[in-house]
Amino acid sequence: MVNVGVIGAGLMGSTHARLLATAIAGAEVVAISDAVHEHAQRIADELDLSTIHADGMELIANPAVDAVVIASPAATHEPYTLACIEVGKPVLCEKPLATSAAAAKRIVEAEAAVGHRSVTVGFMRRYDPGYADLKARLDAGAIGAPLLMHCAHRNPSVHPFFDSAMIITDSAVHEIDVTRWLLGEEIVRATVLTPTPTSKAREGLRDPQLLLFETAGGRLVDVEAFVSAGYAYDIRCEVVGEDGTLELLPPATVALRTDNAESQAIPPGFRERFGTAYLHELQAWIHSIARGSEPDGPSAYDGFAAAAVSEAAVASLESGRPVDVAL
Ligand code: ISE
Repeated sequence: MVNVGVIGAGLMGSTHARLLATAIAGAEVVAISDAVHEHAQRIADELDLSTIHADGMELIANPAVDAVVIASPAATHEPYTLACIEVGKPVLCEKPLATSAAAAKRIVEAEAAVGHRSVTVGFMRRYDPGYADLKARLDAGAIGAPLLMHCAHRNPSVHPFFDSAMIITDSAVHEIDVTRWLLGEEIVRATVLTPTPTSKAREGLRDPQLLLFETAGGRLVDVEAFVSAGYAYDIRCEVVGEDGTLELLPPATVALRTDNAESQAIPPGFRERFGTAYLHELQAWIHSIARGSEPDGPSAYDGFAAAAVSEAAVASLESGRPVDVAL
């Protein structure tokens, strides 16, 4: 049994804690922490946990904790991940790995100094059955060489604290990882343009945004990132290759036909859309720990590369010009 401590009892921390406690084989949640005690208490009550730590560092040091999930605010990811590396505990850190490329690089270096992988970054889309199928077919040559990729990342709404840069660092960072993973190439340049914002966004929020990524092999990727889309949580991805295209389909299982029309549900939020991906992500992570093997999910380097591309894209959002990625 792998005894897991979860840092952060917000939306993602509580989702991970519930899945680990109820649906993941070989895992047990033994401790939780949150800066807001009531949040930690609520999950502890729900999952019948006896240990609540006021501070994430205490949870990491707790000898009963074998492995750590970090789902606290992004600014805390670097210190908590470094602390896990220092005490030798495997860690699954939610994205972003850190709030700057320099901070993510410190994590890559600390892990390298130990000499083996212990950090996994929560880019869960790699575990989504749709994305996994798309990647397998792309790698098998189903559409020949990829040329272009079109993506859309639409959220119905976001918290009022979301700012224009977060549309890149918190939302489109998933497409940054998916691009590197699917195409197997680094992103070398980012350009971000914004139209007249939707009247439905909070005052000052530059929403939607159009991101253009150029890869090392000369492929182009466009991403519409739109976090006040209202109607649903809609994630799209189409790769255009020399012999055809591969497109992610919405994961609906039922079509409704009535009143001369057909409709299929689109998930309301990311927890519903990527519910299966979170399960597979956690199960793969727990399996690797139980086997004593190195994790093979998204690495600290993937977290660093995503942070470097995010930084270039945020600089482009400010200047309106293409910005080279500094890897
Ligand atoms: C959130 O943090 C996520 O990771 C979701 O996948 C993304 O769609 C959303 O925009 C982010 O805020």
